[in-house]
Amino acid sequence: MANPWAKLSMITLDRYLRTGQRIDPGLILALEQAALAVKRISNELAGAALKGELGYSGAINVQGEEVEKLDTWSDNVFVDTFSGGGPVCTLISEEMEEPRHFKAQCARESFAVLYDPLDGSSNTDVNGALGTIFAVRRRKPGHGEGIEDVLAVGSEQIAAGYGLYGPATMLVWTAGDGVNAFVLERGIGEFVLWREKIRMPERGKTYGVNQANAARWHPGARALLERLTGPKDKGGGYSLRYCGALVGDFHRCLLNGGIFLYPGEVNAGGKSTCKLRLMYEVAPLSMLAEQAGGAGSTGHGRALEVVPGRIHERVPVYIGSAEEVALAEQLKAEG
Ligand code: FDP
Repeated sequence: MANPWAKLSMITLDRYLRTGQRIDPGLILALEQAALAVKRISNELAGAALKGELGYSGAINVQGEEVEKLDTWSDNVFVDTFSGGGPVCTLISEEMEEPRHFKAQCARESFAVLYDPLDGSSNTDVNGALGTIFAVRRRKPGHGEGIEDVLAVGSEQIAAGYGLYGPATMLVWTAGDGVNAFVLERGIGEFVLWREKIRMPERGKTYGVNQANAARWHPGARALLERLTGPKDKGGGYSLRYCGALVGDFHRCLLNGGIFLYPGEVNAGGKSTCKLRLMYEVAPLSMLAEQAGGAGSTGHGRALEVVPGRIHERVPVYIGSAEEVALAEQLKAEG
């Protein structure tokens, strides 16, 4: 018989972080602030259509992309949530040309939060899946306003996570000791523990990719596609699943296994270009993948070992179950 008192043992994010977890108190605060930003964005997204908040703002961001009104709104929510006190001294986001510093919060022990406030924002107008991705890095003492200490390999991240705005809002995060998922219980406005120490299956049955770009990929990436879509007895038989929001596609891999890829594209001059950003998309999700037993690669090697040259650096990505990611590397997906 189902336990009629099961609800009484609901474990909220606050309780989870503050009891039995060996997490630095400053980092706990930073994670709670990220969770609050995700709740605020979730709430706004739910009413956005009726409030006339969908569509483009008319601005072009530092990446040269058209900005949705909700991109700007969500970015402002992060700035508002992390300002006014707390351990986070620096914010770096997809929507910002330059990092944002809160001087008063740059004590000896401080953090940088790198984030994509509204991932997959082209889904906003069609009520599709959306996400928020974030990573936390420790700032070096005496760093000032420069960000040289933050431009380091992803393995220096101390926490990473995402909010997924689907039928339910979820917060999935790691502080380096496994991956935990919480569901937003709207009635009480709290994230409640759903799964702890999630393990990604070693192999899955689906791949996620914008296949329309295949003609411009490196031959190795096309070989990977051929393998995945080839006969089952030759290691293929995969189904395609692509929702157009990285967080949604990654979440499927986390729970069910499989691979998400966004390969580099070779232009007419033979130069390779990429779409996804290392510091606030690929590196945080790669930390989550590894913490769950999966992998994140640029096709050449571990994504968490790439040293970024700049905050908006882009890289190719192959992320998900360990077996499929190893296959991408073996087939030399990026040449
Ligand atoms: P979007 O441009 O809608 O913000 O972050 C970029 C991203 O979405 C990812 O969320 C998504 O996986 C990918 O780009 C989709 O790109 P394509 O439209 O080229 O498929």
